[in-house]
Amino acid sequence: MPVISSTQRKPLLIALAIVFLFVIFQTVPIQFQRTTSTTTQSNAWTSSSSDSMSVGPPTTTAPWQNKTRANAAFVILTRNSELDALRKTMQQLEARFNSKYNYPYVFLNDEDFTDEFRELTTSMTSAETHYGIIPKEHWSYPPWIDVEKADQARQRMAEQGVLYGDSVSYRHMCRFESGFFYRHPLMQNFDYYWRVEPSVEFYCDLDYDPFLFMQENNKKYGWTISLLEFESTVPTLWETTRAFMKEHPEYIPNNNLLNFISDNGGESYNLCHFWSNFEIGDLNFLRSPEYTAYFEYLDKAGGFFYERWGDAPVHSIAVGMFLNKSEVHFFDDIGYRHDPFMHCPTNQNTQKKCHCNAEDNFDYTPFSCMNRWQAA
Ligand SMILES: Nc1nc2c(ncn2[C@@H]2O[C@H](COP(=O)(O)OP(=O)(O)OP(=O)(O)O)[C@@H](O)[C@H]2O)c(=O)[nH]1
Ligand SMILES: *[C@@H]1O[C@H](CO)[C@@H](O)[C@H](O)[C@H]1NC(C)=O
Ligand SMILES: *[C@@H]1O[C@H](CO)[C@@H](O)[C@H](O)[C@H]1NC(C)=O
Ligand SMILES: [Mg+2]
Repeated sequence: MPVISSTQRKPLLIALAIVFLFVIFQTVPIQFQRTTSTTTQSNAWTSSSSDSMSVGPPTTTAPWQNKTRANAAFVILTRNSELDALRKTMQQLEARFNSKYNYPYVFLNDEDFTDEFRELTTSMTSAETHYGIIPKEHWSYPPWIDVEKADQARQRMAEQGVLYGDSVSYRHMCRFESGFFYRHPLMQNFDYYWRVEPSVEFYCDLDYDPFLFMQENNKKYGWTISLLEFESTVPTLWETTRAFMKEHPEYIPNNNLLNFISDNGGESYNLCHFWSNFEIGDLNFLRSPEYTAYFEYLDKAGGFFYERWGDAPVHSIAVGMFLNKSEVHFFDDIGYRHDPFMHCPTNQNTQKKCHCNAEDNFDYTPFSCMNRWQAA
């Protein structure tokens, strides 16, 4: 019997370990590949066989393979300088949803889009892309605005340190998003929109069509994040809204959502709003007589320029006045970030399709209006 000395044992053990590792590396990836491919196949089988009892090869029936689409588009107001941030956003939106559904994009700008912008956004998608310029009247002072008074108001707000308090372009942007984007010629033929901004992120696979969901369930407005507005930007928005409601009781249904935006039966505004950098909505709601009347009333009052009324509180108050809760949808399954806040689904099953950390979900933090929504 050969004797193995202790100095000989070490190399032998190392050799054995190498052989063992080699065997593991050879088999594990193969096993892994096998499991994944069988899973995909069995999914295809089960989903098709549950639909029909037909014999023959299985046909895959992923939801997006149904070619029915809503009459809808993404709408992106942006500047040429935001190209890189936007491309990053489009990459996620395409990967998570639109490479399967192929909804068109409408890009809008107060200036002409550059050739570079057009080429490098078109190249991000196989869907149609449309580029529009905003008519001057939709991005300038209307004739009834006292420009000097607006200048003074901005200066005052800048001194008070109000976010974007000194910015004219920000005010044009808010007014445009409040009252004009849905009237742009490139939007005329669509019924639903999904608003997107440069730099926002999409964290979850969306394996169904949210536009068709809206259409089939009679939803007019969809959102993912709701929060409190800075009061200094909207000091007279609520009294203006109350005056509007008094003049137009015919537009205000009984079972509306005013409880989401007021804690005292409409006496005052609680500053809650849906964060409008993300919206999936019904364009015909925004084109309705009641929304049109409301926007024109606000526009005449001048608060887009004398204060800094945001399109988010304007849209949200309109939703609160004109719609009931069943016409508004919280898209819990759309993981979404616009700095500094994120909505991340906390349901473990939904999480499997996402890449966000549910511990950083905004919904139940003090600045959020989720509790108000659930109670409304
Ligand atoms: N073409 C154009 N787009 C603008 C202008 N100002 C803002 N936007 C767009 O309008 C949207 C909202 O503007 P943001 O600057 O993101 O405003 P915000 O989301 O309130 O603030 P941030 O925290 O800075 O994102 C974005 O899609 C911008 O690209 C502008 O002067 N011209
Ligand atoms: C495709 O989707 C539409 C809209 O949801 C539905 O009405 C239709 O029945 C679907 N078609 C098939 C073949 O499933
Ligand atoms: C909400 O409004 C819609 C449209 O007016 C109506 O069909 C629906 O019945 C209303 N739902 C509730 C719960 O009031
Ligand atoms: Mg933004």
